[in-house]
Amino acid sequence: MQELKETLLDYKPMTETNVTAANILLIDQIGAGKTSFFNSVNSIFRGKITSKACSGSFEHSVTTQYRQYKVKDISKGKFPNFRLCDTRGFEEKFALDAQEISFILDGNIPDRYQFNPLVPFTSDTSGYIKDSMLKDKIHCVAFVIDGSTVDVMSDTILQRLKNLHVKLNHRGLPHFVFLTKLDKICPDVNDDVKNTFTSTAVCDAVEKVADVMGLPRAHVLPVKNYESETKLKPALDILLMEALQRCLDFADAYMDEQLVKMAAEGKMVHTKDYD
Ligand SMILES: Nc1nc2c(ncn2[C@@H]2O[C@H](COP(=O)(O)OP(=O)(O)OP(=O)(O)O)[C@@H](O)[C@H]2O)c(=O)[nH]1
Ligand SMILES: [Mg+2]
Repeated sequence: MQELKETLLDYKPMTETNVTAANILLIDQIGAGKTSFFNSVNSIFRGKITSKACSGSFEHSVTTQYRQYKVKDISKGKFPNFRLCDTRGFEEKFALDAQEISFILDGNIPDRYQFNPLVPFTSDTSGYIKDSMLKDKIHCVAFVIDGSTVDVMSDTILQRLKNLHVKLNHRGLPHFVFLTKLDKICPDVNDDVKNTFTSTAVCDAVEKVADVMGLPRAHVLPVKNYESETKLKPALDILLMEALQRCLDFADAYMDEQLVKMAAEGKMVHTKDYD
């Protein structure tokens, strides 16, 4: 656990990219645990359970703003070089529209933008970031999926997930699934998170999601967010940090690829051009 924490604390995107922090987008179903994931990671680095951002259950998304969160490590007083970007959850009748998601991926939407289900974000919306750079863009996407709903996902949600998957593939943008609430589908995991990798129920859920999303199983990462716990638990921290580390590894590869692409397009005359 300590090793993982140190690795995350030492993480730094390659200097040539001029990106100071990797941006990981948390997206997907309402109530799946996107905000809780941020709160959980923040708790690990704070050294105690905290819930800086509002999470909970409600008929509509609890999160209504786009937030780019940094976490603060209390022991060293520094901010690790990644940002967790939290979004409004998809609902049956309302989801961020395709254009809005593209704007997020391209870094055009500002931190704290208030989503409005009736009026989607456009390039005319106040705060629109016009000349976004690599540092503003999303470098890895995590679909946060509630493991206890895998068997009952509606066709609308499934179709939305598939469309998004295709969109991200087109962009060459790495994406993972964070499978949450596994404590709800397996009593052994509920007793002890260490049982995650020996649980048949978890294995089945991972396979189902991988199949539905058309992702390799290694891209479906089981996590357990802090929700009922009052103290930090190493086994839980490990799952959360492993998931984060995987995203950062792939974010690095994506940034590297973008550099090659920009060089090929002749956009790298001065490095400042893309900062
Ligand atoms: N049992 C269990 N509950 C969880 C887990 N992760 C989140 N929760 C609970 O699920 C509820 C929703 O969590 P949020 O983090 O608010 O979910 P969200 O995806 O941000 O939801 P919206 O912002 O509404 O889209 C909260 O009551 C959490 O405590 C988990 O791993 N296990
Ligand atoms: Mg939320």
